[in-house]
Amino acid sequence: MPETLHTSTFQSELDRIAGETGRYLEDLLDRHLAGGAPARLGDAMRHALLGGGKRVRPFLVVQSARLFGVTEEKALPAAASLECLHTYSLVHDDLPAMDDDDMRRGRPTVHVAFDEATAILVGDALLTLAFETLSDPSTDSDPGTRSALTFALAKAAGTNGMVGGQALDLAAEGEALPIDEVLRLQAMKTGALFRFACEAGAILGRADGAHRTALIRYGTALGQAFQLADDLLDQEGDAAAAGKAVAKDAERGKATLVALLGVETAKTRLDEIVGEAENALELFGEEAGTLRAAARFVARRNA
Ligand code: GRG
Repeated sequence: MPETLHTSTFQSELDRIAGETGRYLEDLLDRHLAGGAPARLGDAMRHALLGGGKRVRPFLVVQSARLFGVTEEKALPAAASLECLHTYSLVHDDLPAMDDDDMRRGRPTVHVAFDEATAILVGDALLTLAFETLSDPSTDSDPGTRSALTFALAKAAGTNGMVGGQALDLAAEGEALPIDEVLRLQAMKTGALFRFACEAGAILGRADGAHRTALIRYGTALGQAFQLADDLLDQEGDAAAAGKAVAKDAERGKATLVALLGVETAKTRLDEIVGEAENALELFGEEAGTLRAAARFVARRNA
């Protein structure tokens, strides 16, 4: 891939991998639910998992793995596993006890389309399916690689990662957090899964320490950029384009960098973070053109 990837070329690559991921997830759910799952639970899982979404995290797994010559086919199980886990977090985040959202990905949230108990179970089932998929021998023939992937995802998703970040976020509502606390919270809540996405590519590719660290640095910066862009979208965005409610952060007294820095400074900081993400990829040269474009895309997105 060339160093300066055209936006439309990048978008079509993102769309293509989103399509591949969607087909993989559909097939995964078909096989999984054929085991005798209750029909209503299965329908709600399909509603959550197959109803759109940008599939950015699977894209990052596939593209990071590609840097080490891992084919898309070999990267898709780990990519799909991460999307299952991400989707569980959205379903639970939308519940009345958390963010209380009615719309997600342009459709009614799971607890609205079904009911709250079903939404909790859908989250539980998708979280479990993520680890079932990652630890399945068909994901990678090497048990050590499967174990490393499973360990890394557990750490990213759990108490010291996404779940802990969500707990900090809920506790901080209405509080004036300092910038470093907001950054720590966001690195856990949103950043941990982005870091995992990129690290997963390195694990699948049997990367050496330097290459794995470079991808972790890239994933960390990308997660920051994604979150900051999300906060800007919440402040300035359009609910129809986003497929969910906007202007919710201020309403709920949420600690965001945009609230602390102001819109213009936040935009400048976003450009700097994109630069940090691009710099982290130096070791990979031109081969990492698509990941560089991903950093710019994440910062410019409108949904
Ligand atoms: C419930 C344990 C638990 C965690 C929830 C992900 C999360 C933690 C909360 C979502 C709140 C939020 C809006 C975070 C900002 C960044 C983010 C994760 C946005 C949603 O991800 P996208 O934009 O969604 O990749 P799609 O629908 O495209 O997959």
